[in-house]
Amino acid sequence: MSRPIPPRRPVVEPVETRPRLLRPNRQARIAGVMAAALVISWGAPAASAYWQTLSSNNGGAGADAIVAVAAPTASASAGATSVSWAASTTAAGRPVSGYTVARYSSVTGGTKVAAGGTCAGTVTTLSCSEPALPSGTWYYTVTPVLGSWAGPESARSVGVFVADTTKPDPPLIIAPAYVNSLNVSGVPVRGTAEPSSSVTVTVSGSGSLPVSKTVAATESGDWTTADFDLTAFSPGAVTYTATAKDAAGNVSDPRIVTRTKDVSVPIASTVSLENGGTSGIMDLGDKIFLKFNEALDPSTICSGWSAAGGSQTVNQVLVTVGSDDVLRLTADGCTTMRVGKVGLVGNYAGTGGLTFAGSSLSWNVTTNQLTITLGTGTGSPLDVNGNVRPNFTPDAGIADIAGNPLSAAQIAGTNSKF
Ligand SMILES: [Ca+2]
Ligand SMILES: [Ca+2]
Ligand SMILES: [Ca+2]
Repeated sequence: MSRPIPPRRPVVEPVETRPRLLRPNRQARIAGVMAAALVISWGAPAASAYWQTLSSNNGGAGADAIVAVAAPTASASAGATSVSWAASTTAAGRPVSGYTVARYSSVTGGTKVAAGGTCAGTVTTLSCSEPALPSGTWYYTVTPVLGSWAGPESARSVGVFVADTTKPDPPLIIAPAYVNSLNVSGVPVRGTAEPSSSVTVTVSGSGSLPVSKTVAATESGDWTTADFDLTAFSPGAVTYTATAKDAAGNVSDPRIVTRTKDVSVPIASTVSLENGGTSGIMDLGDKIFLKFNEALDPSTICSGWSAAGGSQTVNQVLVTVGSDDVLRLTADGCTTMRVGKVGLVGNYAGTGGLTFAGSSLSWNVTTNQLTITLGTGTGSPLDVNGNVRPNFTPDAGIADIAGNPLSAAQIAGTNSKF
């Protein structure tokens, strides 16, 4: 269709943009044209857009249309696509003002996605490229436009395959803060990573060759390895290194976390007595020292104490000594209190027993020592008049910082007296 342009001042413009009053015969003509007008919009039907060529004399109008472009040529390289196409004109031979480029993830149907890169918006040349595409196979179309009017969308290009060249993020690792005597033969390690990626975890440290396990992350990105047996590693730093590999083989940077192995079980090393009042009898100010060979977790002694709080004290401790001359503690300030029992091995309490309200219990983080300081006593203390050799049997449930349970074996103390 090749129609000559009317000779007298042709006006080419969208009919819809002419709201002003027109002569009746001209209004009717325009209304007929509006029905075929199509404004550019994604998802519009692939039909020609039309506009009216208006002349100043009545009846001088003629229709024109944008001609479709043939399916574009598309190719991919290094994650980017190049798209090119033949020029379009109107049926009357006028040049179009540009092209919009889109892609689909399927040969037919699917969702239309506006192309990016130099293919974004209205392209005024006959080629463009789109970098950093999502992986997959993409099918391109080109739609010629003239001003605010769109022509028909072209057929789709052949599919171009874009490989995944993006490496996953480093996985997150969740591992126990310590490898201790309770978990050393089965340390649980888990975390999150790119969904459906393959996660490799390697544990390294001194004393053993590295140990690796590979597991698949779920569709939601969670992963859990079988437990690691880290018995062969030496105490000290243990390093977990995890990488994720996607389906295209891209490997993430490593995530590295370091933990500490401590499997040595703490023990009570000494128990001793010290006079703070009248020598020979149990009374106000006397002390009992319980020393340990390494730092304990204070919160396992008094539930009100902080695990990382260093030296701490609880007052309002009630010390009782039965007629068996075994000393025990209870404390209002500790919902759960664990110390143990001190055998005095001396007849301090006679047959009536003694109680010391307002006693205190302190943890010294520097000396790894518990100190019991007696409050005001009630009862009838006897004068032992010489040294005794007390013993100490710890309560169960006290642990070191790494979580290793304190040995509950009774220890013999040093010669000392109240
Ligand atoms: Ca990837
Ligand atoms: Ca330890
Ligand atoms: Ca005393």
